[in-house]
Amino acid sequence: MAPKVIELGPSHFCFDQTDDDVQYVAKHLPWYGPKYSPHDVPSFYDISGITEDPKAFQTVIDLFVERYRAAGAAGPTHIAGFDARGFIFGPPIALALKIPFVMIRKAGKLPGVLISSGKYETEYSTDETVMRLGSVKAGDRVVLVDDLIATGGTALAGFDLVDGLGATVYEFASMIALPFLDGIGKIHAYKDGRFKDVSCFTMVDDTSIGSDMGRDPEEGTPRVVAVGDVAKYAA
Ligand code: HSX
Repeated sequence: MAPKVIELGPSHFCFDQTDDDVQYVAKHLPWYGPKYSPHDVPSFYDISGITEDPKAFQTVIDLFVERYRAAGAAGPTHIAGFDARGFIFGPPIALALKIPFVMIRKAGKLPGVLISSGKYETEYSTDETVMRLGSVKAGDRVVLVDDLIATGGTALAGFDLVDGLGATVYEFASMIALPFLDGIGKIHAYKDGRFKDVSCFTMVDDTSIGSDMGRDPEEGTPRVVAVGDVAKYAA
């Protein structure tokens, strides 16, 4: 049975964090501190904890799929994933639901005629994303999928693109949110509340992930180990 859905805030939902499946997923979302992360952020969640554990990965996909399948004929018509980590979770969800997967790609990579989000700020970079003209259209109901929402900059680019193509965002969905950056609040406040009623679903509440999930190695371990030195540092 699907876990109960909890409301974390206005139009912001997650699963009941006491559910066994949800706890299993939460216990496969480790994080690293700034020294062992590609960016200077307090905790960088590492979804390889999920992708490298087939049970956790399958559970995540099944939970998302059940959620959208339960909506029946009124459910989503498309899954759109953000470059790059939305490309990991989006396709298996779309395949299970037998609906198209659409790429929201970083600029400079896609062929064809494109629409652009324009430049936007994220937690640690300035980006620009594009979608192919015609990849979604009026009447389509699109789930935007990413691994994580921080400032909401990336998500909002997706909202703008889908909206600009005439389709409707059915829901924004990610594994986790960084609540102190209030990305969800920003989505709901954007453009005088144009998307204020759009559901945002973040499967795991970050309060479910404690300091025990920190994975920084012993002091003195280099960030990058030379190929020839692997034996010295391998666990
Ligand atoms: C990370 O930044 C994630 O994979 C998301 O795509 C993005 C979230 O940051 P933000 O745009 O919400 O600040 O690379």
